[in-house]
Amino acid sequence: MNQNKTFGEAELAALREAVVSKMSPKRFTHTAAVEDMAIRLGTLFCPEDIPTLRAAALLHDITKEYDIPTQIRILREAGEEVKPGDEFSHKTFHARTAAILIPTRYPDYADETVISAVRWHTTGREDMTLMEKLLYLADYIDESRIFPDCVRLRGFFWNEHPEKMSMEERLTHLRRTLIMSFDMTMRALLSEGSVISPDTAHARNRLVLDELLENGKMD
Ligand code: DGI
Ligand code: FE
Ligand code: FE
Repeated sequence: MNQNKTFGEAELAALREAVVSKMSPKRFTHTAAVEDMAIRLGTLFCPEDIPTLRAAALLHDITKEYDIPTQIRILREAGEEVKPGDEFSHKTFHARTAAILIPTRYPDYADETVISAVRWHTTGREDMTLMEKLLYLADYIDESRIFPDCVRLRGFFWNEHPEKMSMEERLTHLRRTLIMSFDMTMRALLSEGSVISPDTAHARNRLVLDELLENGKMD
């Protein structure tokens, strides 16, 4: 598998053409908006990784519109476990299936960083990499989202003017933004009686622990 591959403007344009032809206009509007937000976040945190983040953004929801039996078939064919009851968390399948399909469908993008950012964009996971965090957040706060939690989180992140912060302050602000996002997602899942993935809970707990350890607080 390629590692740390970088993608030029022409390659990204070709990738955009390829993915747009395979998704609904609504999903592509979101995908393009995630790419834009990934550029803005990359500019703040890791300018050299912007091309990689853009590729991950373009690929993150390529299987979102597949039906549940197709998602399950892709998982099983890749040798991934699908446990009884997993179908109740079917909204988390597409991140796994997109990551599975990238190496065969888009071999030029079979890059570890791209694949892990796509793989964890829905639930997050314990000890997320910076790239995983940035795609996860770009997906949550892209400008096309009008859901109240998304509008609130977008405001929380940008209204504090992270561009004026030091890198250390920025990373703390990113962590607080992510905690807020996981809290909102978990609250929504709880209120609708949904199953919460252990990865979602672990992602949130790791960030909260990092915050508490940094502040030296105990309750
Ligand atoms: O694919 P998108 O709509 O752009 O966004 P996404 O990949 O973040 O998916 C969001 C959906 O995934 C939303 O309906 C909540 C759901 N989700 C996120 N974490 C969990 C979850 N669903 C379950 N059941 N459990 C989770 O832990
Ligand atoms: Fe998604
Ligand atoms: Fe998405």
